[in-house]
Amino acid sequence: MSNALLSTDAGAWDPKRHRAGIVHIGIGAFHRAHQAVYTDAALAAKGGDWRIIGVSLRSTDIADALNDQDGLYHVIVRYPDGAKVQQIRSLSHVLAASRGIEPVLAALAAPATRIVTITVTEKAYGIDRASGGIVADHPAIAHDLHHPGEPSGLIGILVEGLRRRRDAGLHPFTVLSCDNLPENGVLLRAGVIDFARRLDATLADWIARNGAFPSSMVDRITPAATAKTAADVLTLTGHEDLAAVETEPFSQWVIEDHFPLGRPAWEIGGALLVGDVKPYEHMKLRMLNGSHSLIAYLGVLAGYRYVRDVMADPQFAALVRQHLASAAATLEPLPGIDFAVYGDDLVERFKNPEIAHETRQIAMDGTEKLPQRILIPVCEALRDGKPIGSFALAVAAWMAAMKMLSDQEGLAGISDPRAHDIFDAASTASDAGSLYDHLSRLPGLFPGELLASTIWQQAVTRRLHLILSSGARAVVLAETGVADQGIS
Ligand code: CS2
Repeated sequence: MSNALLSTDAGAWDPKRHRAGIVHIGIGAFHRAHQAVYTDAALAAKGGDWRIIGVSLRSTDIADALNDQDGLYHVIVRYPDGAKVQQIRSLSHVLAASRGIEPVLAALAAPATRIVTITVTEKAYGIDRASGGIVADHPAIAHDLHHPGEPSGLIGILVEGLRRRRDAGLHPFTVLSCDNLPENGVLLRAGVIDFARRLDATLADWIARNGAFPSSMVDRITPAATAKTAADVLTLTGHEDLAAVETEPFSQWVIEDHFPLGRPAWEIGGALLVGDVKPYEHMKLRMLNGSHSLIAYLGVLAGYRYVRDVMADPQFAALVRQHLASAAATLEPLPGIDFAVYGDDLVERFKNPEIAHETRQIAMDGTEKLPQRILIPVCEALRDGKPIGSFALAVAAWMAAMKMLSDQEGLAGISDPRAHDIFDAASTASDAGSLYDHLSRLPGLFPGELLASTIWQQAVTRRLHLILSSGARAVVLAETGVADQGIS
């Protein structure tokens, strides 16, 4: 692979000649390796005032690093046999919300802002998945309902930005969620309108009538950047870059094409603009993210630090293939896509030896991730008489990992918005049966249909028992039929 700096052709576009048209909330590694790259390609090819103003909700470091570099940074693309570097110039500057929310609200209310994109991770939404209503005791929601003019969380910030636009006689910006949530646009719309209604019914009606909240499916495996990321950029380009990110070659973005105020030509960078994102989103959440969670919990239990380590173990890799097939079996056909080929490609992506993706990173926030990745698809599989074994194993592995981390590291070892509940449940459970009971009864987490199913309960507890008594490898061997007896 070439190690040359792949700067977007410097002659083709001058970033300074393009104004910002997008505000992006959540300027983490994923945004910098994904949407900002598509926007860069669109700007380079088609121009337009579509540069991005980033908003960092908590950290100030990344805002400082990017602002010191005039918004420029590098993306290292790690191929199995080497790396390429790309310089990204679509980012204008970054606002650190923790230093003051006013500049953020002013950017949202600016007439030039036509799109607000979002990557804040699942737990920052504070929206109840089933009802679409806001979760009133979510910390940011609770704060923002009391201080709507000085919001601190995603929904409060969006609603205050929209209120200012309504009062100024502007159109609402289009809100584009890029988080791994099912029907993310539909969910966000419902949450924003519910929040607004609690403050001002006419505002809620105005948003309901005029607002646009397209859904999108995003995909690019992007491990957290480390000191090695910056060191490699320095070696490869000669540039010091404290905001560099590293990612895999694969990238996908499927977007519902509903942008009343226009959008960048994201298709130039390979985005797929469609009428209905849902089938793509199901495929990705269930096959990629579901397998990721399975890999993460088994990896944590087996002492494998990275996804690639789990995949280098043939039995674990066989199990992942088994889960990919079971997850694919829950999907509606998607014209033009062969799920078996998609699954084969996923296995290769997970195996990429150059991607150091920590199982502990993916294992975070299980209560936010398991529903769409595992629990809802397995309800469908149960109903249709399809295989449920690997889904049950994913849940057993989550439960066992929560127990192991509680016992070994205490509350601090559980990284989840419901860490207290998980820790209480896991640390007081003494065997597979009680661990299953305690964790599956966390309010609102498991669908009633699963709680009522003895088939499901037995499928999980049998696997959980085997993990607790004989370890993760034993359950993997049993599952893949390598041990004397498979698990049914
Ligand atoms: C991962 C995702 O951390 C996780 O939960 O499953 O971040 C995954 O890497 C991305 O969705 C890939 O597009």
